[in-house]
Amino acid sequence: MQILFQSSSEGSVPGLGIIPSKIDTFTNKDKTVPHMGWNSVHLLDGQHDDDEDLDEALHYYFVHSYRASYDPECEPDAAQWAHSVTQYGREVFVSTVRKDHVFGCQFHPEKSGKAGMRLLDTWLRQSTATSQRPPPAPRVPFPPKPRDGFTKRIIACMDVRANDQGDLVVTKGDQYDVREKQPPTTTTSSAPTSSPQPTTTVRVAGAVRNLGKPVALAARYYTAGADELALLNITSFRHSPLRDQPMLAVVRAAAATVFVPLTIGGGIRDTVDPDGTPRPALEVAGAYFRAGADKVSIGSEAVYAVERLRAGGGARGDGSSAIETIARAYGRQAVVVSVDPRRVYVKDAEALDGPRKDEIVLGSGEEAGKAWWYQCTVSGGREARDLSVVELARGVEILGAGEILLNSIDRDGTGRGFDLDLVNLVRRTVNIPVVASSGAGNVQHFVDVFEKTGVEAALAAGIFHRGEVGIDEVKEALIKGGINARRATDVK
Ligand code: 1PR
Repeated sequence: MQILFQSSSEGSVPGLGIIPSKIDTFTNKDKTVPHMGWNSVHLLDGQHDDDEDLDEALHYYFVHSYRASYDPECEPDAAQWAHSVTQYGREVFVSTVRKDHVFGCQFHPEKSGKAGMRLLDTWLRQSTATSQRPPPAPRVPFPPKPRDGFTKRIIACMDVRANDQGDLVVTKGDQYDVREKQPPTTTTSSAPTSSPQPTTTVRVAGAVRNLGKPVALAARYYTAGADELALLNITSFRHSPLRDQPMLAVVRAAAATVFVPLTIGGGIRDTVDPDGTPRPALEVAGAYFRAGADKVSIGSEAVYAVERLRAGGGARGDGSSAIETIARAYGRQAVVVSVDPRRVYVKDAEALDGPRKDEIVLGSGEEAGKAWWYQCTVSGGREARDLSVVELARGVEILGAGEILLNSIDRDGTGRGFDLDLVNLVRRTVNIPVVASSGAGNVQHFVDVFEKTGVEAALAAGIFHRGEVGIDEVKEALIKGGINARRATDVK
């Protein structure tokens, strides 16, 4: 849609100039940027017709930092093109343009689940019909009265690795330990909703915990209404993902059936093939994007990049990190940084005087009397670094990350709820979206994390894999609690 305009502050190359207006950035004073997630559209007057293709009751997936503003008074000619508008924070921007046979949208219909599929289908079926239709009546621009329909996102996450037989499976750890601890058992359980067969699980102590096949689980979560899916290749630090063809095949197969955004993580870094060929992180990310990923998630490499940034003064990167190269080529909205912090307990008196005094959390309630900070780790929590989560979050925002996926090693797999202190700390530190992860054990935990931290999205793994809580149940609890959420069942 933006290419139809005259120009954009995103770059110096002119647009087609068909719509007489310019594209500019969102301001991030009252909201996080990019605008990343599901939002509603408001059809402008005179735009409703019998074969309506956009639905104000539904949500569509947006991901962008630049937008066309809607200003019928100052730009009446451009406003003639506006077909619908959307509100994000206090800003109202053009979400679709339409004139004669031209239709453009700011959101991604191909990632908007069934609502997007229906829209594409309508456009395709109308393409011949429109040519016989009389042109629509001239539009009378008017000040729109949209509402901010931006929803909180629920993300289902699959940690993927090869099991001891070499098959890629979805696994799940307790505080990052993914191996079975129980003595050998065999259980037959009723199947998760979309699977016709009961499942037989053989659990062998020491074996990698196997919770299912990634592609089948991805399809199940899409149908169940997940707003996004994440696939993390958790042992990719051991070898190059470009040689990891099974993971690329998983992404390709998942992207063929899942029409919501897919984030792929693990091993996004510069590597060298055994024959000595260098493989820059940008090439690794490119392979995942071509396979169907919408965002890549960078873990360990982001920690090293921020360490280098800080050693160089901290104001700006040298342009060589994976975050910078990928954001430059694909846009910052395609770059997620996955953080694996762990609590480090300290004596409060000494900590409150120390160099990280502003980051010290003083426990309350059950944790009264305790004090701690959050230390970053690499290689799936195996190695702690001299970098705090606040320092990392600040650094990756400077380098150009578009989102932070905030795990917690202490809470992972425990079902004790999200670490709200951690989430609040990071939410306050950056202006990019933050995804709270680790520890969800029931629907109330999702309500709590949104109500108490203002975070944009929440991610869970174990409770969804084990079928303890459905994604639809989470959405209903959010809506009941007055939190805006997307119901997949709204699309008939
Ligand atoms: O360092 O760029 O190669 O990326 C490796 C990626 O793999 C990182 O995103 C890192 O978080 C992830 N990872 C590495 N080891 C593990 C492990 O579990 N042993 N998984 C791991 C991280 C955390 C979440 C999990 C939530 C929710 N898993 O992905 O899904 O904690 O779980 P819950 O709802 O069951 O509590 P790189």
